[in-house]
Amino acid sequence: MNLSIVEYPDRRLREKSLKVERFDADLHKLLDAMYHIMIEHNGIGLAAIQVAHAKQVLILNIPQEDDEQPKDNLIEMINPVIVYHEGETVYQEGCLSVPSFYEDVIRYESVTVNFQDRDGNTKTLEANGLLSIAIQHEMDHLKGILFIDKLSYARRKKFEKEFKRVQKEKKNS
Ligand code: Y12
Ligand code: CO
Repeated sequence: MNLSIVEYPDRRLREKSLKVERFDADLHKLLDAMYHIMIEHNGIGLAAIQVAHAKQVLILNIPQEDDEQPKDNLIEMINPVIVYHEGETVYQEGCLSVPSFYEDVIRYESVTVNFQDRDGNTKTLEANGLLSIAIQHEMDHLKGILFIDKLSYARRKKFEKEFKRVQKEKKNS
C-alpha cells in the first residue's frame, strides 16, 4: 500500500473519520503501511486521515528515555473514546501534516481511553505524560481538528503569517 502524508492546508485534514466496522486484512494493511510512513518521516504518532483514509484509526510509537523507538512499543487504536480525563498540561507539539512548526498546546494531563485493537478486541489504556498528549493530538485528527486550531487568536495569526512566508520561500527556491 503506497501512502503519502497529507499536509496543511489540504481540506482532507478537515474530514471527520468514520468508525471502523471491519477488522480485516485491508485494515491490517493500512496499519502496517501507516507504521512504515510514520517511521520514515521520524514521527511518533499518526492518524489515518493524515494518509487520506477517513477511518477512526491511529498509531503511536513514543520514544523511550534512551531515544530508541522499538516497534514493540507501537500502540494501535481503532475507534478510540476518552472515558476519563484529569488535570491540564502544556506541551510544544508538532505534526507530520504541519512540518517545521511547533506550538504550545494545552491538553489534559492524563486520560483513560477505550479502543479496539486490530482484531476488534476491546481495550482500555490509562495514559499520562507524552503518551497522553499524543493520544489527544491524534484523536483530534479523527474529528478534523489540528493542533494549530487550539492556539489563541493572536498565536494563530502569527502562525498563518509565518506559514505563508515559508510556503512562498519554498516556491521560490
Ligand atoms: C506530542 C505532540 C504531538 C504528537 C503528535 C505526533 N507528532 C509527530 O509525530 C510529529 C513529527 C514531526 C516530524 C518531523 O520530521 C520530519 O518530517 C523528518 C517534522 O518535520 C520538521 O519539523 C521539518 C515535524 C513533525 C505526539 C506527541
Ligand atoms: Co498531527
